[in-house]
Amino acid sequence: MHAERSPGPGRNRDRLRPGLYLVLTEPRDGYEILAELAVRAGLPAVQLRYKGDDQRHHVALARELRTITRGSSTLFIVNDRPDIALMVEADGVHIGQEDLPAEAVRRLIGDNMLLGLSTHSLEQVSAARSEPVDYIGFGPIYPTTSKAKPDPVIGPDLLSEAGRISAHPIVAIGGLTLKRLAHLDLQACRNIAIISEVAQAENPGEKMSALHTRFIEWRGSRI
Ligand code: TZP
Ligand code: MG
Repeated sequence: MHAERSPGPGRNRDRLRPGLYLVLTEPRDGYEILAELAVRAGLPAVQLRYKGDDQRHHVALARELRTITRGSSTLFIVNDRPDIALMVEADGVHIGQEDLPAEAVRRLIGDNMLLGLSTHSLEQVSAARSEPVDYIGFGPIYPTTSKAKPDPVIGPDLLSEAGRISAHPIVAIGGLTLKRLAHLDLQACRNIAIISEVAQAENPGEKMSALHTRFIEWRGSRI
């Protein structure tokens, strides 16, 4: 058995406000436009989730999104890459189960940056209790087409149980839509993370505002 590790610096715990956490993976209208709309909508966070091979393009995108979000109420999180997050002074990093271990990433980024970890089962939610992270992703709640090799669908029912056992705020993810919000235990999560419902919308700005405000209203949280 491992000795219980420190549960992560408490100072970041409330920096991620409730609401829509927008994840950007090759959005039709471009990363910059979507990030600008996210800032205008007052979203709590926008994540750069670039899965291409062009490292220089990756860094350039990160720099642009940092510039767009700097000084706003929208946190800027970089997926997968603590090095790029540090390089551009992002607000946080998001890692998956197969990325560098959370403890190693925490050591790299220090205590002032947010660290998020994806989980895909109740076992992983439990295991994350002792990780030095500030929030966990939990999903896919519904089938998703945005991930190359998605983990098995969890279904909306287990979100409540995840909320009970997690030591960290939960960001629900995977196939979430405005309609499906009605089937989620919104008290069990602090955020919903969405890619396609926003990126493929006819009017992404309106769609992100609708998702964000509906979530806040239904959950009964303050913006
Ligand atoms: N992790 C679990 S599901 C998912 C990720 C990154 C993709 C979510 O995208 P969408 O389009 O909102 O289903
Ligand atoms: Mg990853």
